Amino acid sequence: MKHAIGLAAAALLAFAAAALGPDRTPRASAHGEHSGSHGGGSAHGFEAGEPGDAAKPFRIVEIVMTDGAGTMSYAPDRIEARKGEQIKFVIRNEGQVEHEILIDSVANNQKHKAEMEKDPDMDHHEPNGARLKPAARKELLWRFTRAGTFEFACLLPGHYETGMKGEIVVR
Ligand SMILES: [Cu+2]
Repeated sequence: MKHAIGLAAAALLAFAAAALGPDRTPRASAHGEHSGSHGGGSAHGFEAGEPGDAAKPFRIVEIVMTDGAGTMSYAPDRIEARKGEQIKFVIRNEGQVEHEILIDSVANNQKHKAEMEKDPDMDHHEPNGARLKPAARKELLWRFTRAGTFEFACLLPGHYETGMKGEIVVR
C-alpha cells in the first residue's frame, strides 16, 4: 500500500503535468492561471489559504464526522471565518467507516474527487486535509488568506454525494 504515496504525489502534480508535461518537479508557476497573489505559501496553489502557524493565534473549531443508514455528514456543515484568521480544526470521526476532510475550492474538490474515483485507494498527504479511521481524532491548522466561499469535503467514493461536505465562508 505504500505506493499510494506515489499516487498522491502524482495527483498533486496533475495540474503541473497538464501545463508542463511529465515534469517531476512541482512548480508554483504551474498554477499561473490563478493570477491573484497567494502570499508566501503559493508553492502548492491552495485555493482556500495556507497551512497555519502554531506560533500565531488561532480559533478552535470542532468538526464531527458521522455516518449511518444512507447518511454521511459533518457537524457543523457551515463555518464562517475572517480573512486572515487561523482556525485549528479538531476533527473526530464518530462514524463506522473511514472518512477524510479536504479544505479547498469547490472546483478543486471536484477535480480531486474525479481522481479519487479512478483511484479509490489514493491517499492524501496534503496539509489541507486529513483522513481519519473510526474513533480517530486529528487536528488541522489552517489560515484563511482569501475571501470567498470554500468547501470541506470527503472525497472517498460515494461519500460526498451522500452529504459529506460543508461550506466555509471567508469574509
Ligand atoms: Cu467520508
